[in-house]
Amino acid sequence: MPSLPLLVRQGGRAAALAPGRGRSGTGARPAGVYPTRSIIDTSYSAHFMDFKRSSIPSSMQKLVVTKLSPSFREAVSVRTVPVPTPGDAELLIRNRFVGINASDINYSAGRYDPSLKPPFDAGFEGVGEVVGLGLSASSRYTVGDSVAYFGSGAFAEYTVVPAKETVPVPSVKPEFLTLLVSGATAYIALKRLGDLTKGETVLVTAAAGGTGQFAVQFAKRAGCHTIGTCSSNEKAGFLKSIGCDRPINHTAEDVSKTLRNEFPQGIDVIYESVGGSTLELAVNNLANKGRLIVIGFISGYQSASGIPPFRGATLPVKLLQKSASVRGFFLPHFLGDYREALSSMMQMFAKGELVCKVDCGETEPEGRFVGLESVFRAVDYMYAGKNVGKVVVEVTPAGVSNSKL
Ligand code: X1H
Repeated sequence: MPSLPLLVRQGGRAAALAPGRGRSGTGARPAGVYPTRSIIDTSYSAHFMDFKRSSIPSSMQKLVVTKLSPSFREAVSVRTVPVPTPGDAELLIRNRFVGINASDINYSAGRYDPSLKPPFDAGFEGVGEVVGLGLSASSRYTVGDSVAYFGSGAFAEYTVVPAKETVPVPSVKPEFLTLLVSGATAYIALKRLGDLTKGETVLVTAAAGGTGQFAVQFAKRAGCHTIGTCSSNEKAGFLKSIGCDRPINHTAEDVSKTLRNEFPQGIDVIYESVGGSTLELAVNNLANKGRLIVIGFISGYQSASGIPPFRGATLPVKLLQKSASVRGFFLPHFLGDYREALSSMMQMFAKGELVCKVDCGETEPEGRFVGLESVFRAVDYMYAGKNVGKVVVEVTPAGVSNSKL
């Protein structure tokens, strides 16, 4: 790929910024036929200086939803497009790591926003380096900064993101990426909807997954007795290592029986992301005044409706009998809690008090998830229930554009 210096100072004179292409521009052109372009400094500010000699290519790859389908491979194509230009309040981020979420296929199926018509960009979260930025964004950032973000269009080599939707991070580590959606979901959902009291019991389903691992740790920190379901002994071992008091491998143990035997009073708080029969089991094992938090229902996402079968006719009776409640949690509705959640989790991580387990598919026969194309494999891997921790794809290797010369 041809590359060019990020910044071209035009004789030290201020020049107009090239018009922002934003995050659209999905029209494909064959690779290698782009005119070389420069991001032009609009000010005399050093913020635009490419002091680390970083360079960006003129074209890049990204994943685009071209057809609505819950099958990620059917819905999504790889496109070669020009690297977008950041607008005034935006950053151009070179994505180093991107996170896989169960809802990537809800998004590709058009469930998030039914008015959104393909083509549109895929991917919810990334961490990388600032390689370009607009003038007002330069009050907070400069080229070379490490940054994480939660927003659309992350499955790309470069993404333009409004600076206000980003979080500065101390370095480009995949661990920071685990906090953006998965960690924040567990933190905010348990804080706002869990109403946890010391000594209560908390059940986390899919506990060794991307968000489950955090729910276990935050419930433990709140002084609760933690129970986690998972699908292998390896995952049960991981759960033990992060403080889960009672891991249950559901492939080896009957979860309902274990809960009834060991927790006859029922469970106070359930963090539930599987849906279907797992949700039924959860409802049936709630304690009096129990709170069940619906984080998602992954067991249904691959189907046409996206909703797993659920025998719900008796739900009102069961809730009434136990004065129990079921509450849904959707992260974008809780953005007022987001910054505090992130800074608190980052402090815990820095102090070594929070395990952020990352799974890049190291044990896969085809190898680690490296390069944008491996997003497809990574989605399949998660839906096969193979991951321990957060599934992360390394989009670009370290130090290509920001080599410390
Ligand atoms: C505006 O509120 C929403 C909420 C959820 C808009 C879209 C959704 C959505 O697509 C999701 C979703 C999002 C996040 C998450 O962690 C889980 C889920 S499940 C889901 C969905 C699945 C199938 C449907 O038929 C509809 C929504």
